[in-house]
Parts: sequence; C-alpha cells; structure tokens
Amino acid sequence: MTIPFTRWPDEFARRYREKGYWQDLPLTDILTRHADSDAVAVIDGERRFTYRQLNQAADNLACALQARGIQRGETALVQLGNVAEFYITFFALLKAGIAPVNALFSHQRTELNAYAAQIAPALLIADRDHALFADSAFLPNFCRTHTSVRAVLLRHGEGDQALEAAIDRPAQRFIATPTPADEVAFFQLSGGSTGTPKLIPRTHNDYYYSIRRSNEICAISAATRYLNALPAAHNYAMSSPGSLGVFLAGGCVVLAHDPSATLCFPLIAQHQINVTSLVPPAVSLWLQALAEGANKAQLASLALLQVGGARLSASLAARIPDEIGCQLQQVFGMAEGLVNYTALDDAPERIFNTQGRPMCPDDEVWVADENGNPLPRGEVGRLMTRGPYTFRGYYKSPEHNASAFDENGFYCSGDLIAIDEQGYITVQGREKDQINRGGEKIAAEEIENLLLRHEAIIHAALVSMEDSLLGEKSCAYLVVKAPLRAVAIRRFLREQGVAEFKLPDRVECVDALPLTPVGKVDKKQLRQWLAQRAQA
Ligand code: AMP
Ligand code: DBH
Repeated sequence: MTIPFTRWPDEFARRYREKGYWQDLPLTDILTRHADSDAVAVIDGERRFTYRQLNQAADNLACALQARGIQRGETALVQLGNVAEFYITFFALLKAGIAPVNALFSHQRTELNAYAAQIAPALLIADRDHALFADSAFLPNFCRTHTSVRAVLLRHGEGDQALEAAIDRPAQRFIATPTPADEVAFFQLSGGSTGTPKLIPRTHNDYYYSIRRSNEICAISAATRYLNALPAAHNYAMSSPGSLGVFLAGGCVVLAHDPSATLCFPLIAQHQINVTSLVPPAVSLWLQALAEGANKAQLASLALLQVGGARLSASLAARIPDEIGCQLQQVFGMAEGLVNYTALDDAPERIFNTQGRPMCPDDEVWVADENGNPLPRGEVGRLMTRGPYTFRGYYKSPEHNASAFDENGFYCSGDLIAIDEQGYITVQGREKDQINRGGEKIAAEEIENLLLRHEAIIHAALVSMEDSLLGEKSCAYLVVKAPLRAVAIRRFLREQGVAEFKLPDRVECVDALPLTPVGKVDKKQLRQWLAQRAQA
C-alpha cells in the first residue's frame, strides 16, 4: 500500500540523488542515529527525555500501533500541542510507516473534519487537554463520520485509549518499517487560499534534505539549545531547522506553549537557550517587554533569533541586535517547500532588509508577470519555484494543482516578490486570497463559506486590514438581511468549530459588495475602504 502523490519527474529525481540532496534515508534516521545517546533531546516542563528514551518511547508506541492492526501505508490524524508526545508520536508513526497529518492545536472541528475527509485516517491521536476531546461530545461523532478510523489514542486519556500507556509499554521484538524514502512520509499543512485546507505530501528524501541543509546554514550543532515556542506542528518550527534540525544535530529542544516574554525569558535563562524562532508580532512583544523593564540578562545565552512566517519590517529588524542582544536571521519559507534564509555572516543591511535567499543551489526561483512570463531582475511579480524539496502537487487536488503549477512544474506560491542582483528576495505583497495574521494564515474562502451558512448573511468577503502589531488582521464585509453584530458573527463561527485566529477581527455590514468588471468581489476596493476608514 503506497500513498498516491505527484512525483518529481525521473530526470529530476536522478539529479537530486546525484547531487546528494536525496540520500534515500528515512526521516526516522534523525532519531535512530542517536539511539544510544544519553544526551537530553527534549525538555517539556519538568520532564526530560534523552535520545535513548525518546527513541524507545517511539518504538513502544509504534509497536502498540502495529498490535492494533494499523498498517504501513495507512494514515493518521494527529493533534498534539507543544508536548514531548508530539515528537514521540511523529517518530513512532514514521517508524511504523503511517503518514500523519499534524493538525495545529488551535484547530477545531471544521479543520479536523476537513483533514480526515481527505486522508481517511486509520488512526486518531489527540489530547484530552484540547476542548474538543475534553468530553465525549465530538469524538463519537467524529468516528461515526470517519469510518476509516479504527483506533483512537488520547493524551491524558483512559484505559485502552491512553496514549501514555501505549508509550510506556515496552515494545516486543519491534522492527521499524518506514515507508521508502522517496514515498510520502507525512503531510504538511498549507496556509491555503481555498475553501478546504490543502495537504502537502512530503517525502522522507525531500524533507530530510530541507532539514539537513537548514542545519548547515543556521550552524546547528550538538551544542544547540533550541526554544520551540511556535506551534510544534508548523513547518517552520519542525524543519527550518526547527526541532527536527536540532534532533538531527544531537542538540536539545526546550518546549514552550506560547512565545510570550513572560514564559520564554525565564526558560531561556534556565535552560541556556542559544537559538529560537519567532514570528514578527512575538518580536514586537519581546521588545515591548524589554522596554518595560523585563530583565535583559535573562537573554544573555541567546545567540540567534530567527524571524519568519510573515513580513518583518526593517525598523523592527534593526532593533533586534541591540535590544535583544543577539543575531537576527530572516526566514521566508512555506510548508510547500522552498525556504530562504539570510546568512549568519551577511551584512546587517541585508539581514534587516531582505528575506534571504533560497537555501539550495538547485532551488529554481524566478519572478513571473500576470501572464506567466519572466520579469527582469529586480521587478516585482509572482514567485515561481521548483527544487529538491518543493512539492509537485497538493494531495488529491487535480483542479487546484492545475492553477498552482505551471506546465514545467513550477509552483506559484501566491507571493509577490523581487529578487536582487545577489539573489536575495524581498517579499512585497501577496496575490493569493489569504490573510497573514501575524504568521497565522487564513484562507478567505474557508471563512466566507462558513459565514454564508448563517441565515441572515447573503454575501461575505474576508479581507486583510493593516495592524500595527500583527501586520494584518481580518475584516468581514457582509451583505445581510438583518443587522448583525460582530460578537454574534464570531459566536456563530465558533459554533461552526473553527480555529479562533480565523474569526474576523472586525465586521462591516454594507448594502452591496463592490465588483470587478468580470463580476468578482473587488477585494482591492474593500481593502481601500478599510485604509480610508483607518485614516479618517
Ligand atoms: P504556509 O502556506 O502556511 O506554509 O505559509 C507560507 C507563506 O507565509 C508564504 O507563502 C508567505 O506568504 C508567508 N511567509 C512566510 N515567511 C515569510 C516572511 N519571512 N516574510 C513574508 N512572508 C512570509
Ligand atoms: O510561514 C511559513 O510557512 C514558514 C516560515 C518560515 C515556513 O514554512 C518555514 C519557515 O519553513
């Protein structure tokens, strides 16, 4: 049983192997290579796991899953937050050859159902600490809807369903059976712009390269002590170089449940953290905390701060070295593949003003005009890319793939960028119908579809509005039959079961939505209305 996905054409696969990007090793190698090490791999609150323990825990769980009849080539839906079990589960599934979708902890009913509908999972692993699984309102329904599910394990669950019990029970004669390195290892989540969130198949080969190369650029080593304060399941925190990069190098990952200064500063001091990654709004909050008297000495060990996920302003960037007292690295990446970094030895101007350059010499990146033709260097247009770790198609989405890729397999990310003479990229804007709320991506169509389920809403359009902290927030423009208040809209969406960050920050009721000449909602016009209002 293999999971279908869009493969790289043979001549590309051959070249990526020849050049050593693809090494035909399973991602489990990241952990098993340290199986005999008693160095600490993960710190989660009071709990510590050495590499040996982490590997044993993953073996135990993989063995338990095999005993329950979950087979290689099947899929799993996983929802765990920033806890050690996230990595134990990830490696266990890889060892058993089961491909997970790692939903974000902020996801709710709508997202979980959408992912399950796409992958038909044999297994669900979730957390009783999440509101959805705290009682039995959701789970029985979920299992009834998704009849593919044959096993459920819950963190802090009871009896047969307890994830901890499955992790603690010693494996008997376990033999790892990861999927072949050029097959799907797991699915990454796309920030998306469509009604249903799309899944990105990632192979062992391509993901392993992305992590290995990231480690080189970011100088990750066994001495790295990394604070993981972003959602653990996010591609950035997993692979750029993220926790998996730190495991590969034999370093130590310290988990934080959120990136707040109150939580992170003491953790940095206590665990002598030297690398961490943030999104821009968290940087603002850290700077604010320091300006308000937080103890900068707590950050003394911090050598490198990565910032990415959304555009970092040059002015904020320039404050980091002095005020936080560490080196800045900009990261512009995407779960679909391509990752760009500023180099550690780049001139400060470059680090402050650009989003870096592609990490692989064989990343092909060019800028297209609206007709798909290449633009001269320096001009702003659509980012087009292909390479050894950039996917070739969303899972089971032929229609969307037809527009997301050109005929040569270049992926159009929907970002508007310019590339300078040295190959450095600046992100200038976006063409995709998405709101980037401080690094958290909202597909406008997904929320518009949910809004249209409301009986009083006739038309809905979700657009971004500028925000000084988050960069962007969301505003829903509605045409309604009866007056509706923003709180009622948010309550309605919450009842539909959607992640909190996707709820509109603002609601505007209008008589009609402006249309473009071809009759589509004119979102540009809506954003202008918002900008004018903000100035008024
Ligand atoms: P996702 O699809 O959730 O993986 O999000 C990837 C998208 O995040 C990219 O296509 C960009 O739109 C945005 N992004 C990531 N990093 C940066 C950055 N450093 N600057 C600007 N936008 C970014
Ligand atoms: O925003 C992202 O998706 C992102 C940002 C930085 C990413 O996927 C990454 C680095 O790998």
